[in-house]
Amino acid sequence: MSLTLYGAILSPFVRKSRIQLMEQGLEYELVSIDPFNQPDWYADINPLRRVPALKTADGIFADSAIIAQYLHENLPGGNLYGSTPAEAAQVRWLEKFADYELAPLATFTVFRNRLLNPLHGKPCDEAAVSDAMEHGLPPLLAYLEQHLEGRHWFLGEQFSLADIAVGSQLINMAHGGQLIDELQWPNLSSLLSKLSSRHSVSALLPGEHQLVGKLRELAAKRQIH
Ligand SMILES: N[C@@H](CCC(=O)N[C@@H](CS)C(=O)NCC(=O)O)C(=O)O
Repeated sequence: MSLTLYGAILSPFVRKSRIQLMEQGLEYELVSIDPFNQPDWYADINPLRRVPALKTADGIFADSAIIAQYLHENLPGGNLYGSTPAEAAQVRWLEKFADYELAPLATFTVFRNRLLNPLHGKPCDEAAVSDAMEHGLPPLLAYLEQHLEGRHWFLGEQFSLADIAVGSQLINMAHGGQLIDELQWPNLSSLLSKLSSRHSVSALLPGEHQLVGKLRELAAKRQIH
């Protein structure tokens, strides 16, 4: 089946879909959409104008969680939802936790302020970043840290979409200059390094790092002139 993914490579939600597509061994075409400067036609793909969206022979689906479920239920490849209904529910809970609790702080506060705001000529709100790092994120990270205790991945031995969803947010935090402190969060830090060395992720990261470097240079030039 021909698959087209619409999105920007630094979006954690687009990264989720890309990692899943790669984990399932599915070929796809990536059509680049800048979420902040979208072509008018993108409203026909996703009326909410967010990335990612996936075009398939069955229709167009938006939202990384909906895409994840569609890919899991309709296309071949690895099982990213565990082996039992309880494990699948656990994966969906952690995915929601990542997408709706971690994302507002890790991506929409740290990453956006540090990398995107300067690029768009807006100031970086360091107070908001510090508040996220000191107050907002620690209880969320502590919950995930304790969940990983004694486990290789969130489900134990089985890699799942929960690892992808949480790891994707941590990668955006790192792009925003905030690495997970390995002394404070050893389980999360180890999860991130295991995730980063999987082929589905290591194949994507060099392109992302290159773009982050370019965006930082551009932002620095904009601040000088
Ligand atoms: N819950 C959505 C979130 C998607 C999302 O917020 N994407 C951001 C980029 S990281 C976006 O497209 N923002 C543009 C906008 O909100 O106008 C998902 O999982 O796909």
